[in-house]
Amino acid sequence: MPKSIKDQLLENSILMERELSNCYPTNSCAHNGLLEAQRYGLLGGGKRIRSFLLLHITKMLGGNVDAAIPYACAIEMIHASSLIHDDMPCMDNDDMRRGKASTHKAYGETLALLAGDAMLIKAFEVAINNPHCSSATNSRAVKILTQCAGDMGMLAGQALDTVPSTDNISLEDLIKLHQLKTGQLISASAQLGCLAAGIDDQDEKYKALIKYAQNVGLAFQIIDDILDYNEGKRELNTFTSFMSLDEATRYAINLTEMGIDAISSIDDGTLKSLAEYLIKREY
Ligand code: GRG
Repeated sequence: MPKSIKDQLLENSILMERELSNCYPTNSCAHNGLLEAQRYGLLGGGKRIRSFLLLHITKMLGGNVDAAIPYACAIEMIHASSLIHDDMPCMDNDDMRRGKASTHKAYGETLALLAGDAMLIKAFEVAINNPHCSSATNSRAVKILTQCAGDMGMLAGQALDTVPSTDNISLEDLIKLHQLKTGQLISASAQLGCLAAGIDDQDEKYKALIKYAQNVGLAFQIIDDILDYNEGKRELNTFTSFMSLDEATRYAINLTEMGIDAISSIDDGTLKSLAEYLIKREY
């Protein structure tokens, strides 16, 4: 019987926990507190869906998973560094993350800020030093990461998200914001999965996988807003402030279907199950 998507995600979490921990051996940092704060923010939690998507795509396209692992580590490190910063008092001011105290609550604001910075830099170091790919491929990987995470991608989305919560933005702007803030890193995961398998950006499969990642990424954010709403959060500039819960759910389902459609000729069923699992998730 094929493994359920839940079991596959669990297996990926175990693999990634080991690989990410190996990026931070003892004595790998000239400051013990900075090492501890980075390990705290990175390890022991998270669904690891970005790395799962990346590694699965490499395997699905016939590539060697070892070549994709450093890129998967880089993506999870960029994601975790953004969560550390996002939880800080100057941004969302969240005390809890992944079921435990957020990094700034556990280590203080200064170390949390530095831990996020250090982890972001280490992510690029891990990608550029991928021993299984050529230096040309590694530079291409870094270019994808800079475009998707930097001021043309996730960081621009986060900057758009700092509009005062009293200002209403249009639905169109909200979609743009989330395509940048959440969608771009998910798209980078798909692109790096292709790259590790030797598939270039002119290939139809590459284009289809980006389309899948963009649609599923936006659906993922809509569900995030619905989950927050159900926890009692009532914020402006969320999908639930623009539409009813039913409408938002239907919108997420439509996007998911479009994403699944885009990759139907190359999918072995896993990407479909992943997209369906993500819109049904409860956390
Ligand atoms: C330091 C790179 C860097 C960035 C700073 C704060 C910031 C700029 C960007 C924040 C971007 C952000 C918080 C996007 C939210 C994305 C999102 C939906 C997060 C939740 O993702 P999950 O559910 O989390 O995959 P887990 O815990 O499962 O990994």
